[in-house]
Amino acid sequence: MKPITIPIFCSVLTSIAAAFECTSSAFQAILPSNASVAFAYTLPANSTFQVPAGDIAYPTSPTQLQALCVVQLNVTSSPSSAFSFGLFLPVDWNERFLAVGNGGFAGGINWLDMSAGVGYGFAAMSTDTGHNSTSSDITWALNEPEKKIDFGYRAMHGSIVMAKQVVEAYYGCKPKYSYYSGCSTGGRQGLKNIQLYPEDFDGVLTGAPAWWTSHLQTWTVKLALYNLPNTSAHHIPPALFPAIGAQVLKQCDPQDGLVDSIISDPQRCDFFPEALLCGANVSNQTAQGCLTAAQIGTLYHIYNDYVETNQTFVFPHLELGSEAQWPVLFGSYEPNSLGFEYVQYFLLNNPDWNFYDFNYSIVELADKIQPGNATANDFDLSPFYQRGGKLLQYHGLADALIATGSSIYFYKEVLKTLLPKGIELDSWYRFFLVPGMQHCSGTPTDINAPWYFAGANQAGALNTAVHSVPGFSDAKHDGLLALMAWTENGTAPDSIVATKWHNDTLTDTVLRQRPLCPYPKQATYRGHGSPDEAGNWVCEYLYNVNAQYD
Ligand SMILES: *[C@@H]1O[C@H](CO)[C@@H](O)[C@H](O)[C@H]1NC(C)=O
Ligand SMILES: *[C@@H]1O[C@H](CO)[C@@H](O)[C@H](O)[C@H]1NC(C)=O
Ligand SMILES: *[C@@H]1O[C@H](CO)[C@@H](O)[C@H](O)[C@H]1NC(C)=O
Ligand SMILES: *[C@@H]1O[C@H](CO)[C@@H](O)[C@H](O)[C@H]1NC(C)=O
Ligand SMILES: *[C@@H]1O[C@H](CO)[C@@H](O)[C@H](O)[C@H]1NC(C)=O
Ligand SMILES: *[C@@H]1O[C@H](CO)[C@@H](O)[C@H](O)[C@H]1NC(C)=O
Ligand SMILES: *[C@@H]1O[C@H](CO)[C@@H](O)[C@H](O)[C@H]1NC(C)=O
Ligand SMILES: *[C@@H]1O[C@H](CO)[C@@H](O)[C@H](O)[C@H]1NC(C)=O
Ligand SMILES: *[C@@H]1O[C@H](CO)[C@@H](O)[C@H](O)[C@H]1NC(C)=O
Ligand SMILES: *[C@@H]1O[C@H](CO)[C@@H](O)[C@H](O)[C@H]1NC(C)=O
Ligand SMILES: *[C@@H]1O[C@H](CO)[C@@H](O)[C@H](O)[C@H]1NC(C)=O
Ligand SMILES: *[C@@H]1O[C@H](CO)[C@@H](O)[C@H](O)[C@H]1NC(C)=O
Ligand SMILES: [Ca+2]
Repeated sequence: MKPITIPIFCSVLTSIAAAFECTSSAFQAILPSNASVAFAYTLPANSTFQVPAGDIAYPTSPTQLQALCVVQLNVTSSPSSAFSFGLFLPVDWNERFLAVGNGGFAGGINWLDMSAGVGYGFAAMSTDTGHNSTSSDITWALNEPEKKIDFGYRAMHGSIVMAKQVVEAYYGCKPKYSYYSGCSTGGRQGLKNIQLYPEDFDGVLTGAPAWWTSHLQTWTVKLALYNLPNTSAHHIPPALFPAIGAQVLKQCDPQDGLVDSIISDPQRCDFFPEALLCGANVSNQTAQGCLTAAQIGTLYHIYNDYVETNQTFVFPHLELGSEAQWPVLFGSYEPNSLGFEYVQYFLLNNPDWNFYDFNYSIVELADKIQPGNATANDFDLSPFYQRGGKLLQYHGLADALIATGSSIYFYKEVLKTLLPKGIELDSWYRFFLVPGMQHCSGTPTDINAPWYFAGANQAGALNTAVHSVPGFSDAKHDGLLALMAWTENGTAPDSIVATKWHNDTLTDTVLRQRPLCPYPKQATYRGHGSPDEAGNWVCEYLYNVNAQYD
């Protein structure tokens, strides 16, 4: 039996607000014994929040903040672990709570994403997930099972629960709505939280979720091994990646129906990699931008799903069009540390493990142990649906850090789990693919795809002062505002218009805008008018989708 609670909203209790002082002692007085105040102070309007020197994961200081109270709390989570979280409590509060996520295996408070949230007026929270490291460093996890659990889910949920209590004490009333926005690991954190604690949020915005920890991290090793060792005939030096990307663009850009430098439908592109084959007279392969037959074989591995014996599906392939970001994931020496350090420090607790010893048994072991219970693979999201939650997911089609197909797979698994139970997804869970967008933000300069819609990490990718979509701060262009309109007013997002500025840093003049569509619909050019204007596109089903789904 759940206790019956009657929430007290600010609208009936405004006089109590502002009674709470933004000081360490005031916060300390309301905290349980497992929490302590690291610091608390006010910042006047238009200030810079100076990120503490020790915060190596998120060192960038947000600027031009609205007037607010900033507080950092430390919380004990077990006899051998603790986490911290930061809160921005704006004077001009929108009566809502927002939690933001992390990236990679970062241990640090994401002050920059908090600042994008506080720009709307949210009381904004981020947790350090219980350790201190940059996003690519997993050495902290060695023989630290409690820290792994904090990273997996405990620090996020513990921070949400305590932050909401602090918000209520500070303003004198509960937040009317609670939201979440995170990308990559932040996407995983959002999904994991929905799965374990469906009551925490009314609406969740989840980007490029790193949800399948046990397979994603191990695939990161597998993928790099396709291209190693660098002395082998099948090795493709990264200097040749641009030539591959150019050939993919040449073939796949027109196949979506419009030559616009954007590959809108890589999954339907019939790519012919042999077009890259070198002829007999190779004087300088890099300059000629061609591949040997053995190297073409490596391309087949990269562009095909990781499948084990008996067609066991392990992880989806990288998309055609993701080549510009390949060097972040693999290259000429070793896998990305997010792969091999996961095996060394998170899974095996053995720093001496050699990534050349990788085989499928590592994936099976990861599935069995699930260190930290980080993997967010409970596809039965019905408790979140039943409490009235809204879930908005997106993934860039040019993402080479987390294969786009893992989001498609997740969506389909949820569909397969819930439709047979009589729960359709369209009324509460929508998923948007973002043509030309790389991991969470950005687009290659020769692609210039519209990628900005105020998703997690995106504001910080422009500059340190921005929030929402400059010039287009509405639910049609801003993913978080779209989620709010859906959650609070029932206005479902039939599309989200993404923006590309001439100069993203300045957000001055728009180069292109184009709608993103709820999967499996796709944006289709109407055939007249500028393709750079969103109004000349419609969201349509291009596949045969059965009537029930439609
Ligand atoms: C809070 O945690 C941070 C990060 O671990 C640490 O630097 C700081 O000393 C702690 N402060 C208190 C008051 O415990
Ligand atoms: C806010 O600060 C910036 C510099 O950080 C300054 O350019 C701007 O004029 C200030 N705005 C207001 C309203 O004071
Ligand atoms: C995090 O670790 C770095 C060393 O890697 C250290 O310089 C920094 O002070 C630490 N930060 C905190 C908050 O403990
Ligand atoms: C901290 O203590 C409170 C009160 O005893 C408890 O409800 C909460 O679960 C604890 N938080 C953590 C992260 O252990
Ligand atoms: C091979 O290519 C080089 C430079 O591209 C050229 O100078 C040479 O004549 C070519 N040889 C043959 C046999 O085609
Ligand atoms: C091959 O071509 C690349 C790219 O044009 C150039 O950087 C490199 O110096 C060339 N190598 C040789 C051996 O000519
Ligand atoms: C593959 O499938 C066959 C037939 O079902 C089964 O006998 C065999 O054990 C399977 N192999 C693996 C590695 O799962
Ligand atoms: C090739 O790999 C070896 C290690 O196997 C490394 O020492 C070397 O730097 C690599 N070469 C390049 C060009 O990355
Ligand atoms: C996988 O690697 C482990 C450890 O190196 C080894 O013991 C095992 O035999 C390998 N399994 C296969 C199927 O190659
Ligand atoms: C991890 O998840 C499993 C399965 O849901 C559960 O049995 C186990 O208690 C969890 N472990 C932790 C540390 O939360
Ligand atoms: C809900 O609709 C009202 C009336 O149109 C509007 O004022 C409000 O901003 C909307 N709320 C959200 C979160 O979109
Ligand atoms: C965008 O504008 C900034 C500030 O003027 C400048 O530093 C940067 O080089 C510009 N970027 C591009 C791609 O033009
Ligand atoms: Ca195209």
